[in-house]
Amino acid sequence: MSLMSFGDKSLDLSLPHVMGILNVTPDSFSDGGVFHSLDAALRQSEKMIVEGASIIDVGGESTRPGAVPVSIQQEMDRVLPVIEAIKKRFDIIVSVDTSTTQVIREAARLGAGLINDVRALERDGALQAVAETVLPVCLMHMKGVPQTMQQQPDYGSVVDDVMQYLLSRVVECERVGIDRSRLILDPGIGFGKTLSHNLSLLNRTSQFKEMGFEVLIGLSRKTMIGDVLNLPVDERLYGTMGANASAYSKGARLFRVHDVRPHVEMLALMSRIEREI
Ligand code: 9MG
Repeated sequence: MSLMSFGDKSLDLSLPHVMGILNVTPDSFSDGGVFHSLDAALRQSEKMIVEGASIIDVGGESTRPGAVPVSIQQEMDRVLPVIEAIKKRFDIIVSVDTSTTQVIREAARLGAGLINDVRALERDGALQAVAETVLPVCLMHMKGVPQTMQQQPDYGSVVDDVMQYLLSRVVECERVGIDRSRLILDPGIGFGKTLSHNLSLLNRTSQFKEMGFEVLIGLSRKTMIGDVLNLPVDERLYGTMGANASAYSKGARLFRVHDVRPHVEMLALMSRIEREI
């Protein structure tokens, strides 16, 4: 057992867990913003819970390449009612996909169990806002900003550079009192990376795990899957599952996905086989 506390619930991270994506943006890249209403968001949450999701990740600011930033008020208006409604209606861990201090504070107050920050708490006040909670946080690596991050990203060694960056964020977290037991690391597939960078990071997933942290992988339907298979976004499920299966076998235990049931079933088999001696 490897228990991590997510607010009012805990997860055994010796087992794999699926985090279902709930984008409440009008422009999300692969679901077209169809959950941009409270009712639709609740229906989609229920579907993902029934299918076996352990966490629902609610995000109101699109981070797809080229995405336009939203105001703090817009982000609050999008995500907070959804978090509140999910927590009222369902017994599930809600993660908030945000980099914004005010959203972190309010989401924690409404019962969110995880802060998922693609900017690894770099925004002003974010470290302090998380330090004031007891919640875990996912620190993701991103090179550049969403508007321009895919314009010729360059690294010395992508794996070393991403590891160094994440370690530097771990140090910052500890400096403000966020214990390392609350930290989850994420190499940030697709965030300022070429196909080759993404493949190298996935190939070396075990190195992130060996740093002593739980690892979250988010690659669902992303461009890297389309690049390898030459398939459009709505035909990337099998490729997504293959890449996540590889990440599981290299130590990742949290998987941020659109398609919950196929991943829950695939990971149940992988984990069962791994545990049978
Ligand atoms: C919000 N979001 C989009 N992609 C992501 C990824 O790969 N990891 C995490 N943690 N969050 C993501």
